[in-house]
Amino acid sequence: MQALLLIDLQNDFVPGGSLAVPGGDAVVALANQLQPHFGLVVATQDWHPAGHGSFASAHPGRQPFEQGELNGLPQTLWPDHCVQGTPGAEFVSGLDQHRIEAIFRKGTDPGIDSYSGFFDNGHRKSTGLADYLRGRGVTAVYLAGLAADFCVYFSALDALQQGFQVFFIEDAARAISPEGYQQARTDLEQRGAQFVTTAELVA
Ligand code: VGL
Ligand code: ZN
Repeated sequence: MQALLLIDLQNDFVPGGSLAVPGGDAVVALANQLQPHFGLVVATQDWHPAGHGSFASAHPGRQPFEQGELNGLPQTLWPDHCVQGTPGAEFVSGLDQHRIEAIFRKGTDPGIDSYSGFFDNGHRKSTGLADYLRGRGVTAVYLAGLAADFCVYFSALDALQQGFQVFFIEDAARAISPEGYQQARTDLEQRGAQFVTTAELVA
């Protein structure tokens, strides 16, 4: 069983949003094309309480994109984004949602960030995604979404560590930083992830 994991396709991560990923809106049409080719489609949603500790606004005197610390872990300080119940946290309106069987929300604990859809950044708490996938007989996961160098990357790392075969749909993910993405790509390739394109999968 092969699952498509749609990572954080939310308004705040596309142009016009508070943490816009360049070209992020272009991923939506690809995500829609891909969905019918999978036996299972699952989505993740970045879902922070107001005042979350990853927000620069929660650190007096600090600016977005500076490096800081959160409860002993290094933390990039982000603009406020994906606050629970706000329009920025909603899925992009063009995303076809009817095939999405489950949505895993993350980043809800104000004291720790959670890039991966599987675990928080300290690997302390699981979202239950790995067990859910195993329960559905999934052996391979295909990742698409935002941002390629953060939440898609860390979800791919955890998926590998959890024993899934990992396919990164390269054109269906966009990065915050090109340099960050190159590092992430090299790392994932060394760990056994495969890079594929939407065209190969829908052919
Ligand atoms: C993300 C930064 C902060 C992401 C989420 O979805 O890649 N990046 N929160
Ligand atoms: Zn976030």
